[in-house]
Amino acid sequence: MASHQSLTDKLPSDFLWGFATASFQIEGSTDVDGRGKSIWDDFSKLPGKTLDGRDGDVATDSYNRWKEDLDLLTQYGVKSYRFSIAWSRIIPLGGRNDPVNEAGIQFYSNLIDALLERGIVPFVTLYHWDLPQALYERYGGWLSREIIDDYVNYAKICFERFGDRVKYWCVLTHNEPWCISILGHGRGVFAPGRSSDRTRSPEGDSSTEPWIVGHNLILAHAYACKLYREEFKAKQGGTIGITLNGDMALPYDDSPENITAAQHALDVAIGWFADPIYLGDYPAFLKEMLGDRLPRFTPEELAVVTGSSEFYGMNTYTTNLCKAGGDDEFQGKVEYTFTRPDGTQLGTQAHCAWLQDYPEGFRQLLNYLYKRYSKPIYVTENGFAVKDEHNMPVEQALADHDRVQYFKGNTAVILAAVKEDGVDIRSYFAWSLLDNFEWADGYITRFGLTYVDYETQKRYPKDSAKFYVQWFKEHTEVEEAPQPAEVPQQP
Ligand code: PNW
Repeated sequence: MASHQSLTDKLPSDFLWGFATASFQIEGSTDVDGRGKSIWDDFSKLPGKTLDGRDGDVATDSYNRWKEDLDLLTQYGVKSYRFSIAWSRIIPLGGRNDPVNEAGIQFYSNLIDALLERGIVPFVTLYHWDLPQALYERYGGWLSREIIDDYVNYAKICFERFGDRVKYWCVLTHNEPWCISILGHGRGVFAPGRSSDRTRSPEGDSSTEPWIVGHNLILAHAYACKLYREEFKAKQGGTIGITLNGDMALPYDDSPENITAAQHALDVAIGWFADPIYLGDYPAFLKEMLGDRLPRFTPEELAVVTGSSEFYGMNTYTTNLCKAGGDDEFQGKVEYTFTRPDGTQLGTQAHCAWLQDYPEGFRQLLNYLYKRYSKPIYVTENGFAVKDEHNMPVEQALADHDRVQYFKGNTAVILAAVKEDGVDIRSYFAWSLLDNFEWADGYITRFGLTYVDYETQKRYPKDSAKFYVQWFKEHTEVEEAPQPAEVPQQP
């Protein structure tokens, strides 16, 4: 890795910039080539689970159009592409004694080869929420410790089958464990949709299950990393870590209780996973809030968990102002708002209620994470959904001013954080390459820098893509041509 402290106003030539996607959000073709069902297949078809009542059966049809998508990446001139592998394409039933599906392996193999041929670095996520349905039926999925061995086996197959031809790849074990635990097993809005709220779910216990799921996610991640380091890293030379979601939390005002509230929000959103993985234990506040509802690690487990991630994978979208109070444990008993004490808004409102544009918060979070966890940071997702974009004619949607502003602000932050603050940032991936299946929002909320017409599946670069690509062209060093070998002087 080149020095990140160079005095130019550019990022090093090996800075990994590009776009991110996830299998279930783009692939479609859910029942071809031996793919097994994932928990999102049926969940997205239940009445009321997605805003528009639509599912992931077609999505952006990227299982068929993947070459077209890579052409788009080539046209954009990216350095890297972050995508996820669908577990149920590799092992349709998911488990360690279940058969491997060669057709699924072939699909991702071809994708990886094609990326390398185009000079694009593959950045692979092993798990972006599409758990094989069979594992949920067998033992409750992430609720059971059984999942750890099954996940490690799945990871092993990926390392064996994809790791050899990939010189430099980053493996993210999990994408956003907070979402898996809380949204999937606490609030019940994401698959498998478990919650104590019986209007939402026939089963589930929101007071215990999210914390059990989180614990098992951490262990599965840690044992997959251990395996990679012991059996693959030396010969494959890759790097491995986890990606956490987490938005900046700032105190609503300078009262001591709101300053503490902001820290509690960070402890639950980020520290829940990052503290054990990078620092060796759950945050004190979490232990205090949950008592014996928070599972504990044995000393042997903790030895595997601590230091398991070689970098900090960062998905972040916004900043919340925090007020002490309320009883929402999933936010650390803190209330979030975007409205400042003087009544003004923090930033520009996105289509989704939870997102406003606030670049200063992004910069503060980068600094907070780097200081607290002392790891190189890979920004693995960052993005914005323009209000009412789904109702606009294409031409209007392409002029996505608010998204351009968002990326203007946040790319400037990347440069400032690297050059002025000395934060070691190695990547930046915009979410997302394409408009796609936005989980509980169906196809209503659009995060793409490329517009997708869902009738024709045609792709159209938005203004934000043009801005984004141009910005990185102007702000990354050109790769140095290899120096000619010195000819030894004749005596
Ligand atoms: C991330 N929230 O999810 C995911 O990694 C992507 O798959 C997703 O499309 C993207 O962000 C945009 O939503 C999140 O409620 C989902 O705070 C929900 C939240 C945050 C992130």
